[in-house]
Amino acid sequence: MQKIILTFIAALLFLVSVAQSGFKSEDFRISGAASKIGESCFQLVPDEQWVSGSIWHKQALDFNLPFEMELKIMMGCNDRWGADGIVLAFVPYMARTGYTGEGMGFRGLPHSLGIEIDTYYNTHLDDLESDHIAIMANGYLHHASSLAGPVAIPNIEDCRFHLLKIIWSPSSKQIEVYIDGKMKLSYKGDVVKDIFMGDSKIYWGITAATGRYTNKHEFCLEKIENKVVTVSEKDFDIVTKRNLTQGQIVSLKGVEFNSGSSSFSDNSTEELDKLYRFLKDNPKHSISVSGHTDSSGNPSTNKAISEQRAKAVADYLKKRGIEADRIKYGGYGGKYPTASNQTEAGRKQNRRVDIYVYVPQA
Ligand SMILES: [Ca+2]
Ligand SMILES: [Ca+2]
Repeated sequence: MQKIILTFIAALLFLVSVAQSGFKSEDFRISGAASKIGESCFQLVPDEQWVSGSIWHKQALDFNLPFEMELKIMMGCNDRWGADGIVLAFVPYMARTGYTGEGMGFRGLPHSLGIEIDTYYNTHLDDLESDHIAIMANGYLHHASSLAGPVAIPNIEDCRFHLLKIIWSPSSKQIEVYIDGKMKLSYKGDVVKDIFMGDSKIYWGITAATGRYTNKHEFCLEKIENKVVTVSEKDFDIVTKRNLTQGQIVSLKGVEFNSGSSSFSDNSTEELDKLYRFLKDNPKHSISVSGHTDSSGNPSTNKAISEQRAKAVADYLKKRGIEADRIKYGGYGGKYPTASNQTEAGRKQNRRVDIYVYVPQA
């Protein structure tokens, strides 16, 4: 019977993730000494003294949603005298390039989160002697104010591309940094509130600079995925979680109604609170709530009761603060049972609310 409802809602588009591929150079803003070397590949700085350059992606990331990005980076061929490094920067404004030299184009960018890959040893910044990475904030480069690191990495100025991968999770508020498949650093903190001044729409770019010493720095963007579904670890069982993220109908198991009544039992609120948290964590999603009854009683009364059941759920969510325009509800009476109406257990299962989660089309 769920099949019928599935067909009914099949027209609604459900996006599990928005994956970007086939990047175009127009998607990026090139500034300073940077130049294009492919559709998603750029030289940030040439092997020259005292230059800085940056590449900014024009589409903002939403820090309220999880994301994963992968870049190939090339830090040049001069290990001994190579300088200065790059910073993958996140800022709540379309940015510019910061200062040259040890600033790596990052110094001077306020309200910023930066992942630095530093190849030059500046003693007064408490740099490590070897190539190193760190998570920095607000355009400051002294490691006394690092959010994480510095940690040493093997020489990265080896004329090769290396894979830099970043994973952000808004539910755990954790950012993880991987180089060539190994996690090197992580930082946990409310970056939206503490660094981006409450703004979750964040632009990202890569800045680089040289100083007295030089190296060419290049990168290619491989992947960005700003996922639109997030289900907290503690909320919902594994099947419900999978169904929610795959756009399937979910029967709210813990939400129970008495026969002939639209009021749910007190222990139903636990399940409804999970749904509330899901909607709060996934602000782009809307839900459709359908109410159902068992087959006992008058069909037209049942239809009214089922609609009241769906409304009771919608009202509860609205009362908790979910916007009214994100919730649709309706009732189907006993028309779509999921179990036999011959037994009390079956009838209890049929008295239910089903929810369907979707992303409204713009
Ligand atoms: Ca080196
Ligand atoms: Ca340095």
